[in-house]
Amino acid sequence: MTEKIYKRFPLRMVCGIPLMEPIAQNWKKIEEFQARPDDLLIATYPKAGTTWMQEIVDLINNEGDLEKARRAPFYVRIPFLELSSSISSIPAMEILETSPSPRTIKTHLPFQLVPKSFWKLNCKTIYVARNAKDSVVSFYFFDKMNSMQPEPGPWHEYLQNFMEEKLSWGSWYDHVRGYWDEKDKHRILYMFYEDIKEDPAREIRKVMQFLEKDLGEEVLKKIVHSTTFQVMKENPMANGSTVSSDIFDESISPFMRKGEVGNWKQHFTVAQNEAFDADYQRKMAGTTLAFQTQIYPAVTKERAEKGP
Ligand code: PPS
Repeated sequence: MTEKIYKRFPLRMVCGIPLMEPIAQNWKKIEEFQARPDDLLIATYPKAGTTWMQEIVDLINNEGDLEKARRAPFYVRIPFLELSSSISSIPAMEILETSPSPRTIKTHLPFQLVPKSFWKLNCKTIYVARNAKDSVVSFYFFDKMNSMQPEPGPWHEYLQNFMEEKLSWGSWYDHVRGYWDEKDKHRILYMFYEDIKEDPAREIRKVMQFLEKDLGEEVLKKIVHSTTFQVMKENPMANGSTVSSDIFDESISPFMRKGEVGNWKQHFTVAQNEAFDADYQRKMAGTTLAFQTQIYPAVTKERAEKGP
């Protein structure tokens, strides 16, 4: 068997969205992917908490059984739709075609590029959104350690590229708005990373309801515990450590890096923050979609809401 050579793929435009070259080359097959009515799609802009939601969903589907959830790495349990055999040794499309139903599928595609069969069949979708500042920081460190993504360059350039909507999978702004605008026309559960961090039990209960699984409080507690950052970081089936070090170089940055809300404050300069906010206001004008860029402990929050 010949060894795969991993390299940083250039981006190619597909319907106005920059995607890694092998995804663009395989586009026809992706576009024509045949969903099944009981498929569940987990959709996100990169670094929004996809793996976290994958673990939550897989545990719910396995009624909290940790052993079952540890049967294989997360990317085998829940294949990544647009990663073909030319990029990955886990070719999602081929695996999915022979997987029994019901299937759970991951994608980073923006709403308009998701294969139409998902929407025609009214498949359930869980969308996870994360605030732009933490998303770009997380994406930057990921692109440094992931040898398939284009070279990120220095932070100030990367941030500019994010604002200019030039990174893989395109504009964060259009991505989060795209699903937000469609959520009431399809079976889309729109979740926020910050909400899950703030109150995981409350948010996991929402996912259970959406999946029509009534598992009881004990199982819920178990799932909350097993999907904390620390527990997932120690779990080889959830922490990315099974990915070859030729692809994920964790000596540069770990896949499970910080898992925080507000880590952006360690990386944005004051000037970058001001420029980012001004640009953000323009791009996000007119939407009801709002994010938290930090979360407060419950008592402080209550005070903040009541006022002084
Ligand atoms: S990917 O590669 O796009 O699928 O990455 P994704 O899984 O969407 O996002 C990775 C970030 O999510 C953090 N993460 C978590 N945070 C809190 N709790 C749990 N359990 C958890 N699991 C993953 C992960 O650490 C990445 O964020 P950063 O800010 O880089 O730490």
